[in-house]
Amino acid sequence: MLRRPSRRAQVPAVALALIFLLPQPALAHAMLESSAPTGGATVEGSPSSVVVTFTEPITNQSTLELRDAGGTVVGTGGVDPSDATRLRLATPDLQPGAYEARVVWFSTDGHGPDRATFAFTVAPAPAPTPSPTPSPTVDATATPSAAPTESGEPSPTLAPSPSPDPGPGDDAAATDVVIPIVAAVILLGALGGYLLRRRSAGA
Ligand SMILES: [Cu+2]
Repeated sequence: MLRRPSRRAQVPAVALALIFLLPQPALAHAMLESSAPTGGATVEGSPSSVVVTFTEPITNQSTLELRDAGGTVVGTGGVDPSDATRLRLATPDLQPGAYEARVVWFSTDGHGPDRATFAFTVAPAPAPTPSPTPSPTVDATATPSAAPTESGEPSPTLAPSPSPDPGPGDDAAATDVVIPIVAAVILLGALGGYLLRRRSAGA
């Protein structure tokens, strides 16, 4: 025969049901969301850090560990002081090779430890790019700029213009006219005097 639950036991059951129905975002446990480098990635040159991002904040017990191909721990990290949803590890200068990150985290709702691993490869850093050489633009620009652009005709502004200033020319011309007239008058006067003297002498 089934025993009917007492009335006293029903009250805590209702209270528990109400607790679970209430929204409880703070109690969600953190899940690994992404990482940098991503799992399986090949990175050219040593990355400066390894970062793992979670969907929720994690506790300070959480750890991030980086191991080389031989299993030697080459770096450890913890919760990012500026972002509680991240684990951050400052890497030493990693030589080319395979690496494995081991993640252990505890959620603020009491979940944990949860664990995950991911691997990435460090490839040799690309050779430093040579400094860019100046492009030979001189050859392209020198030819057109050397072409003469002026015609052989002399510029009108350079032609010597006759000076409109009369200057002393008019005075000289007047003198040139007056002097012959005076000379002619003197000559005619002398000739007249001579003719008069001959007439009087002949009379
Ligand atoms: Cu949880």
